Amino acid sequence: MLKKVLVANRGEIAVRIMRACRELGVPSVAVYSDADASAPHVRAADEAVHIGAAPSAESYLRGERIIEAAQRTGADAVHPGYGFLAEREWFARAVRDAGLTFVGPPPEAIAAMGSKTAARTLAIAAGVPVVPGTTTALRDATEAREVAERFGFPVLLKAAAGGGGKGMRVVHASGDLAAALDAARREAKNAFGDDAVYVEKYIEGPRHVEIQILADAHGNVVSLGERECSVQRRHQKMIEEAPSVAVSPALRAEMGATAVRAARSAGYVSAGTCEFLLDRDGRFYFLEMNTRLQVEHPVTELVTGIDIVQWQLRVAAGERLSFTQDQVAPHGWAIECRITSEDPTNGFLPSTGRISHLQLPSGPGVRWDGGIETGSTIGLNYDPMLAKLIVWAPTRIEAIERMHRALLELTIEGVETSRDFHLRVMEDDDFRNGDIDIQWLERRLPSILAVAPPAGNLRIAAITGALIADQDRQRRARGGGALPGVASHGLVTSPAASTENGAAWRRVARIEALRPA
Ligand code: MV4
Repeated sequence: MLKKVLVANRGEIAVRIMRACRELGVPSVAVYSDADASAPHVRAADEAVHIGAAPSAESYLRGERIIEAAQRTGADAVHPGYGFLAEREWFARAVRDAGLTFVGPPPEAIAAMGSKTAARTLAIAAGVPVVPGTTTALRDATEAREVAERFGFPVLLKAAAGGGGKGMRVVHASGDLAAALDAARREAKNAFGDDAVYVEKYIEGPRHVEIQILADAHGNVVSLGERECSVQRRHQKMIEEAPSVAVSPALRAEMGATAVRAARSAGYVSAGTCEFLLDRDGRFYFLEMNTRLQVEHPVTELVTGIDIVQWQLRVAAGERLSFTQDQVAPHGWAIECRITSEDPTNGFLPSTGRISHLQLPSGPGVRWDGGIETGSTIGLNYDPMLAKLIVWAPTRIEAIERMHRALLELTIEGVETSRDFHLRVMEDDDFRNGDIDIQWLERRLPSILAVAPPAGNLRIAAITGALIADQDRQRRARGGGALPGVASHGLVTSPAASTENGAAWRRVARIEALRPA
């Protein structure tokens, strides 16, 4: 096994990886910035190394400092988590060149999948279906017009260096091509320093379905089945589930075998994910491969019973996968909600502050992968994802009801979060019917946010507000100083928590009104 693993990340994923290390009996090393000196991931590790100032560019992106920290603490492996350095070919190479084990794919595989046009070429050679289109950059608008007319409008212009939707333009008619190509080029140049743009046929109303694979260094590659990731906003996934209502056992086997072929063609080792578009007619098209552990890996763990992070570590140590494809069978249903410090009622604006109160859900089938605690300060230096709430149940509808119940048990005070948004999605008829595609959330968002709280709760809110106002009046009559603050349960707490009567009133009213009967 590995001797000691440095986790080059923070937050929930660092904690998740350290848990896997603990279960394997492998000591872990945390790295942390000025902002994270007392963060949960630092205490979850056996030792910790300070690597710089709060901005990522001065800490979690400083590859050379992280490698130094590994060497100084005697770690023999580095797990990058997701984001930060996870898909930087140079970092995977630098870790290897330092004589350490990178807990992830070889740098060559990261490079092979990093360029979207190169990945398409590789996929085509491996017999993996891709969206009809080109595999080379467009020379000019004339060539773009020729190609588009061959495939038929609408088409999608995409950045070769892209991913995440940057440098993408849908074009519906020939007359719009030249301007769209200019815009896509400019955006690609700005985002990736590379203005190469290619064309694909635009697929309308598809689902985003991805296949998790696991590969060892002995040539064994298995598929762990699909995740449905269509519930997203501006390329940020909000809710993921496994399996997908749109995938039959036969389609699962076919998509799985396809993902395994794509992974093999890149010489892949470790955990990885092939992203597909699944169209309304059940045809699927390879988009790209994510050469890292993904945020949403837990839903696959819950339906397969396979600990993906533990296997990443075991495979990195040279172990063989102990199971074969025919031993992998999804069982039941898992759903994940990303709990972010964003305010859905305010355009998902990031919210900052101190977590003043945190009450976590538990009970049957509930998993919390978090990186926060009471007292955590949420700033703007890092991703707003605070934690993931994941549930498992025998069927999809039971998983939805269980998620709804678990969200009701969750209280986060001090910052705005996505909790109430998730409650509304769990109540939504389209979502409950599985009737979703990649545009569903953006179409549905206005009505989700407009849902009125149940009438009974408005009454509770009014009574609570009246009680607080009355308590405030009594306090003033006694000559008490500051007005009380209010805890999540609506009872008056410390006088320091809030100083404005109206604000406290409104806050209680809002909290109570959003708490369904
Ligand atoms: C597409 C597409 C429709 N047709 N390609 C978005 C990010 C990048 N990974 C690929 N993306 C898309 N490629 C064709 N030919 C629609 C999207 C897309 C999308 C894909 C997955 C998840 C969410 C999405 C949201 C908008 C557009």
